[in-house]
Amino acid sequence: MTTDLIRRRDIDQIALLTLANPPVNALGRAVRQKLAALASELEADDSVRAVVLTGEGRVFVGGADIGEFDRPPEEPHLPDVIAAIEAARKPWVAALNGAALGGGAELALGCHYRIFAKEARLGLPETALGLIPGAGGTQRLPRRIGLAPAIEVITAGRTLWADEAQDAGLADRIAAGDLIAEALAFARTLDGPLPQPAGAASLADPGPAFWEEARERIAKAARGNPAPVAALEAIHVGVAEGFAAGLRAERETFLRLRGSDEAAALRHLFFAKRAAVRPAALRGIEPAPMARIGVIGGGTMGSGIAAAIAAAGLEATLAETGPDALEAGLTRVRAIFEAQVTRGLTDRAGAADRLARVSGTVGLGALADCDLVIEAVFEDLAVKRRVFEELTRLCRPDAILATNTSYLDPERIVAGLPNPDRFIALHFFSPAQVMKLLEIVPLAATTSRTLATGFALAARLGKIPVQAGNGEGFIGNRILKRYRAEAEALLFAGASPSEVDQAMRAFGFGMGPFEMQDMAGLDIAFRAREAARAQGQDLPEGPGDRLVRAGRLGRKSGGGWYDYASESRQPHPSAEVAALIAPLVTPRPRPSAMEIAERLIGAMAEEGQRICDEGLAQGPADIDLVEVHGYGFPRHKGGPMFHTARKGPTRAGGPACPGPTNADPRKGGAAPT
Ligand code: 3H9
Repeated sequence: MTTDLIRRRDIDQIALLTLANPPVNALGRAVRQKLAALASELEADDSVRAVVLTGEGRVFVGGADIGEFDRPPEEPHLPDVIAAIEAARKPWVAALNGAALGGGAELALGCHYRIFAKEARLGLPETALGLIPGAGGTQRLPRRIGLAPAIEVITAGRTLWADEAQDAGLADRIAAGDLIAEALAFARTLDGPLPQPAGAASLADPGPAFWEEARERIAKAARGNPAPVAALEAIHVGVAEGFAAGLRAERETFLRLRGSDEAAALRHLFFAKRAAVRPAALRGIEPAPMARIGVIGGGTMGSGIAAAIAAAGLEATLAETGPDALEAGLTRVRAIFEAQVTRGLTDRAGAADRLARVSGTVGLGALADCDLVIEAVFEDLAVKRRVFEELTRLCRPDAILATNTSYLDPERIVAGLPNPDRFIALHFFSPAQVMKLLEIVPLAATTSRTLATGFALAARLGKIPVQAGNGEGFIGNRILKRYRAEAEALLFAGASPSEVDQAMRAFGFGMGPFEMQDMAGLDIAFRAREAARAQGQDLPEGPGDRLVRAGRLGRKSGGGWYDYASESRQPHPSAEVAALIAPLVTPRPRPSAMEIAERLIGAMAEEGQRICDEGLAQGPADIDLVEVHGYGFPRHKGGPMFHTARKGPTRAGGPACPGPTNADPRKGGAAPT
């Protein structure tokens, strides 16, 4: 019998079931229905001795269909389908052709045997979606691989590769060659009693101290996402009260979290990210090659970009103005790779490979045969223009030339230069080897090929690309400017810097706006404001300006919005700052922590909506991606647009943006970053 979503082929009394629900064989309702029907059909079919279950394509099963989670659960429920398979009298062999994730992993765990292809893996990433495994994963995995390893896999969303799964006792074998042929051959050998189901095993309770320590550690790492601790609790119930009670607790928690704000936020980001990576407008457009990439400027940004390129397996040539500056840049690159070894992100050999892919050069001559050059020099229009003038003379006319400017107008950097179709702004975030966001800004003459190259680079580097129109501060820095202005306005309403910072930490940010400015230094934004004033912009003198004029540049000068004891990062409220703000305060009821957070997030969302209305972003979801991946907005809150739309009627949840445009070039001049 053949079905649309699951194909059945009988070979020598073995039924081979192939899940065929592209793109990832997700277990949507129709698939569950077919699987449930097949399970009972096969059980009754005397011509079948065993079942092999596999997936079509590169993925075994990517999990439950996440798109269904905005609707009430529909029968047949996955736990019941899996229970029917586990209870079958005939052996079911899961042949994992690729990733078995979430419900896919739970389905494999419900089968009596598992054979992994070499490249297959198994994981329970539900907590990253604000959920816990909802089809037995919290109960079957600990009984198969042990309590402590299962807690790690489930709460940290770690996947087990085929060899790890075998070591852990989860893979009955790893296919040496043809997975299906080997799975069928294995199934043919099965004629003894079936292995005990996972539920037959009980787990020893390691005691209260174990659970307490685990809860504390997991809550800390979860940074406000309630799912990992909830998963631990479901595991705990299963250990303390048995398999059936554990399954009930798991299901109840799964259903509760499925409807939570956090899960909705994380789902929103899941789909937003996937939409951003593959813009419909670029479908079918071939990007330029990027075998050789030049990076100009070996400062923090340039060295970080070169390191990101090399870590992705591409060649980077780092160009500086002189031997000393070049050596300093390469030293920064080396330090980045060393830090990656220390943090376990690569090993010594991997770091050496990465380093070997970064070469250095003095001057721009060696960049002549690059396919793509990214300029990351000092944020000065004249300096950047000189670089681009030289690049256009040196490089092939089809080489892509990108500026990493944060706040200069890229059109002014390249104005009048030949072959303008290949210019683009690629705005990395610091540290570029870590930060996931890449703002991609096409200019008026940028072609689709050049734009597609920006997206292809992002994909290669594992970055999240967001297309922005060419407006002041692009998306992120424009919202940051508004956020900071609103934070200062809260001071005038009587809140102290530490009250504002604490409110934002409580909301989920790693740092509040004033601590963040102290860390980054107040002088950069100050200089940008001064430059804007010099060009005639009417920017009133704010408390931030006064602090800089008083020599308070942030942590590096021993004081900014806070005081710092020498060598210490610990901020202390500053009497000097309080005195400076006091005359500016208009007496009114002081805002509560909740009001502070809602006002700041509301300001971000309002600015985001304006950016959308001006056609400078693809849509609200892209604003959210920028804030989450570039500015530390808590993931489980979904971004300012999502959060504000979910909290109540607002324009932020209103109509989608018309899409980016280049028709609104800035008037010129600099803005604070
Ligand atoms: C769960 O299972 C709950 C259970 O415990 C309990 C149930 C009771 N659903 O990532 P890609 C789409 S929760 C719906 O670019 P790749 C994705 O949106 C789930 N759609 O491919 C994209 O669509 P489009 C736990 C899904 O090859 C397309 O597939 N599972 C799902 O780079 C391609 O995606 C997870 O969290 C889904 N589950 O990577 C795993 N997954 O083309 C989530 C993907 O329209 N998925 N899509 O933009 C992944 O990690 C990756 O997609 C995967 C493939 C590794 C599978």
